[in-house]
Amino acid sequence: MGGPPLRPDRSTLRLALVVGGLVLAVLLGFGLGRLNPPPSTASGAAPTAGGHTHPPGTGAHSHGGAAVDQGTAADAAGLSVSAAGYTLTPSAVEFPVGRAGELRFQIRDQRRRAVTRFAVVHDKPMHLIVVRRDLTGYQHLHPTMAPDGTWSVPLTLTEPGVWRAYADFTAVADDGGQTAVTLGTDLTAPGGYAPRPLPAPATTGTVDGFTVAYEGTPKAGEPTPLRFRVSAGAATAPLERYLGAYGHLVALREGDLGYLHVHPQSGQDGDAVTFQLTVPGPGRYRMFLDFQVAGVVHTAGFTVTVP
Ligand SMILES: [Cu+2]
Repeated sequence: MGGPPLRPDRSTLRLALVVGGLVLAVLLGFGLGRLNPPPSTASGAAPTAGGHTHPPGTGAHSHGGAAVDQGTAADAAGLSVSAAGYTLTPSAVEFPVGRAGELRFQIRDQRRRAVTRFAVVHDKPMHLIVVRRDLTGYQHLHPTMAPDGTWSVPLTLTEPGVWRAYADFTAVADDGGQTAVTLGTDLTAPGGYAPRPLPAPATTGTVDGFTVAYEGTPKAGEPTPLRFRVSAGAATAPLERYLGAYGHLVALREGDLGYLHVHPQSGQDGDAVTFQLTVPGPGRYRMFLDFQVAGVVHTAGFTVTVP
């Protein structure tokens, strides 16, 4: 028997090994890539621990000393149930109109675990804003958390329609890293929805017998100081500290209900309270100022048009 033994020749074997190795490398690379997504570094942006990017000059900033990863300050937030690896999961979103109910939700991380560690920002670990989609019925609530990470808060949707709920929080990861996120979800109050038009733009408003006026003209794309003053009759109303400042401002964009970044200026500014507002682009916005006088919180609303 003179024939050679039946076995692949060396070059076929080498080719098989090379192809097999390539396939393995691609599979491994794909798997690792999914576990550890490479940071995007488009347009010179600096990668951050949270896996998203900040344009130069708008990097992560701090609340109370710890580094906090935040979205670009010029972007609106609250447009998604998931962002920066966190997901808002309400247990129910339908509420009978005008009936006292309870909103319950969790914040889940990338591994679908309920988050239980939150940083206290503006005196609270969780701020919940609820407003109907026509920007009426504004509520600013502070849910409480059960040990398993389930947040709950009494909630009444006062009129029929679709409402938007924003969970504004700073999550603390296992490694101690902090991520400031605002997630949003729709809630529904079934019934006939009769949307109301936005009130006309004004820099003065009245609420509960107080007159609230502000100075400052928001411009698209740059932080603008807005200075609010509250008066009762002829006298200035003495503002009290509320949520760690002399007032709390939320601004929402008409059209998509984007939630804007607002930062209170620390300290009291005479009898006024000042915020830095960054408006992402032209449009109409509704601002809500919560302020406290004599132990009671009041909310003034303002429509502002940004050209
Ligand atoms: Cu709050």
